Amino acid sequence: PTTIYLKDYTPFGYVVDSVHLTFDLEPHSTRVTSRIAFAPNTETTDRSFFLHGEQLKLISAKIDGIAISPTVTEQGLSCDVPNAPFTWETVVEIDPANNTALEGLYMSNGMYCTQCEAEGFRKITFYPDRPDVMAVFTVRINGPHPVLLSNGNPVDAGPHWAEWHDPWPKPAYLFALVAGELLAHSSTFTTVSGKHVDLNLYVRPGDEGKCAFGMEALKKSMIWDEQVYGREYDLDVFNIVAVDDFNMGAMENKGLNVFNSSCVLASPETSTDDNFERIEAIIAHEYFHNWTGNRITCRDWFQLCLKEGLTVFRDSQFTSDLRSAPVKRIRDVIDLRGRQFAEDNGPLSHPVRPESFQEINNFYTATVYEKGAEVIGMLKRLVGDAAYCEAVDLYFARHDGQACTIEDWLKVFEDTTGRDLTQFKRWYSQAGTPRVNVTEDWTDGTYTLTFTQSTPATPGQPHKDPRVIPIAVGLLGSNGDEVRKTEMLELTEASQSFSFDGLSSRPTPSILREFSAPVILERDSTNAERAFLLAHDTDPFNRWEAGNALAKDARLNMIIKGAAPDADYLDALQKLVRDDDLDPGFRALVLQPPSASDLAQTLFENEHAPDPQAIYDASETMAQTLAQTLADSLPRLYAATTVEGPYQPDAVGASNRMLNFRMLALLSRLDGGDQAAQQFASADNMTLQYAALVCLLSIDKGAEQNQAFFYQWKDDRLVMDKWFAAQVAFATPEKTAAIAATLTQHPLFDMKNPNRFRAVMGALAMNHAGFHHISGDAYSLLADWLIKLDPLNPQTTARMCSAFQTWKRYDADRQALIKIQLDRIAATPDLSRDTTEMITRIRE
Ligand code: HT7
Ligand code: ZN
Repeated sequence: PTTIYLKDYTPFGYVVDSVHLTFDLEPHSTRVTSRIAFAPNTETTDRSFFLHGEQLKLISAKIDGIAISPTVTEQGLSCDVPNAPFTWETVVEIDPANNTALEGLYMSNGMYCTQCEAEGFRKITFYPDRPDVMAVFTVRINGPHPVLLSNGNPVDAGPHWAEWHDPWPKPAYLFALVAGELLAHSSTFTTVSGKHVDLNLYVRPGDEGKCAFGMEALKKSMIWDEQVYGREYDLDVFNIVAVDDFNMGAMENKGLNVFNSSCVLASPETSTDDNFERIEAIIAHEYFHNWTGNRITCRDWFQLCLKEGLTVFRDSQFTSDLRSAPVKRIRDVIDLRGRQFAEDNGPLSHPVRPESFQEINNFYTATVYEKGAEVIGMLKRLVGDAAYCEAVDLYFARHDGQACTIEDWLKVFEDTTGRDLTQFKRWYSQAGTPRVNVTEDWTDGTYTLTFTQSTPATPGQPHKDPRVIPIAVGLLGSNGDEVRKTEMLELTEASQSFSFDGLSSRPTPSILREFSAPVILERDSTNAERAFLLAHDTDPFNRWEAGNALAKDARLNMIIKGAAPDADYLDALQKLVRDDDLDPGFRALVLQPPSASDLAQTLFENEHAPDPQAIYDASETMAQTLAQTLADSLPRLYAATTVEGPYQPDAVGASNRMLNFRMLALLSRLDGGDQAAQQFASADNMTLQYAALVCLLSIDKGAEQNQAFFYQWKDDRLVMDKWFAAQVAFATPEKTAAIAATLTQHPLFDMKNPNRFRAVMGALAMNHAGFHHISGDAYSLLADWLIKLDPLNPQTTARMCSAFQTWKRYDADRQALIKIQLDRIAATPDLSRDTTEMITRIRE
């Protein structure tokens, strides 16, 4: 496979003035006619003419109306063209009904839809399929379907055709087409300058009752982007379509967002609080891309974090503003540590802006997205809120309509603040999670913190230079009062000290408040100090962090030393949980046990090969002891957090239900699941019903409820995904692989549907002790299914290979078992480029 390098970027030799596309839709033989106005690009002298094109049957090609015979390969087409503006015309034929890869034009439940990011447009017609070629598109769709959609504004339509025009120049990856028997849930929005916009959410018949929440989320996003970023919508219509077969969450095509139905459809009966929050965030994310991604796009795919990191950052701000900011931050950090830190500290580690790739689809990663967002957060912390706004305004003003780079992004900050961001830029080029070690000194009323930073070697990057790390620090006095408010320290050297004078007694530091940088903080701390911070820290993130450190420490001592559950930790938790002045959602997060994978990573970093079964046993013992410790409070707190009245997916209700769920999980360990069974029977919403089922499955009960759940929901695809996933995710370690294997034989298991495949195989990989069971059954089961899926859907297969990325953490026996599966996948004939690249990197 060919490797592509950032350093080799060159502009395309031609600009595209306009694109006219006509689609004659047929399931197995759709004809695509293109008329493209090319002109030589004056910014380059390279005049070679190559158009991408894959899996296309070329019917005819013309230049300025004259038939030609270009050279066609598996990758595309080349030919001689005039050294002057010319019109290019082709007719090609494609087979959407047999497109199981879900890239390009494909069919899902009888409806046509497209997915062109990153390089899917080349499966629709011959085109310079690269993000720096931006053009104005006009599209005509001929087909018998009542709904025929494309980007931009509707121009005209007849009984079996529709024409669309998108006035905003865009790269081909933002092209979209949808056709089918769909129903619209419609509304309108008036922009800040008084422009009227029609809003439509298109769904399959039967799903119309699940649209209202998504529509409201869209309107909230539109208002928020006007108010916070001054960004107004720029077309007459904004359409969203829900599709069942989709490789990722959603896609920000200009004026026609296409969504995985799981990321847009919601109702109280079928969706949990977490689903509602996620849907709201994804709708916002795709909408925000209209400016950060569409109006200003990426010059090449190495710049992916330019749009994704910034847009994730923006959607996090949105959720923080609409819901609880501390809860959002804590959840984001849990997610970052769980997914991005695992990636950054293993064989798939790569910079936020990678410098090479074989298959770009493999770089839609937690590093590009979530670490990319963290980098923006750090930039904002370093320059301050006002300067951040000024720089971003300049970015929009200077680069509207352009395909940009990270250099362009950083330059607006340099120009508005006068700062030199050369060192900061290392966050984009250096892979790996920095370790920041802290020591302290207290001499003559001066308190000094000394920070030392280092980043372990990552693939291809043996040496790392110091980065700029913003470290938010506050100091607490012995009574818990804040004696120094939060100060942003800028660590720029490998080792650097910061002093605080005028203190009457030695303070307790609260370091890396709000998780001000994506680093691993190493500091010798005592459990007494952690308990003190858990009780008093004024920074909610660090308050939770102190509890999390206690929670991890207690479990690690059980695993490594065979210790009993720590009494001080249990005592601190008890106090916190009973404190009704605290947000229930926050208390729920303090009670949330550290993930098994997080414990495994910490054990590995401390030179202990993690034993997944021992981690599981310790977590079970701790949960049982915690339930006994809190026994007196559980019924009261369970009752107090039971939300009365009809279900509303609001933040306050969701926060109460988070704690309610924790209480039920603990109660189930004391009453054998009686309360959970009652809740299951009486629940009138999915949050409560699913919570009850999870509590029962987690204590190896609930067979009856599991069956009832199936019969109640077997006709609802999205709820069935939950049913498949829950049985695997919450199975006991020895049963996990067998349950997953049985479910793959279920009549409703459909490997071609990525949601269903992920429900089973994703849950298998997430069940830490089950996946790593020493039998190796789960490893071989996952490998079997990856091998089966690869020829049908390489993108989803390749993504799921990352389940094996942490294999070197484990003992020799498990490593050997996993290696057998990696070798087996690698040896599969005709393995896709996507999966080959992932397995090769993981094996190295
Ligand atoms: N920009 C999109 C990323 C994407 C994608 C979406 C769906 C299917 C395949 C895809 N490949 C890349 C989604 C986003 O980040 O907003
Ligand atoms: Zn995105």
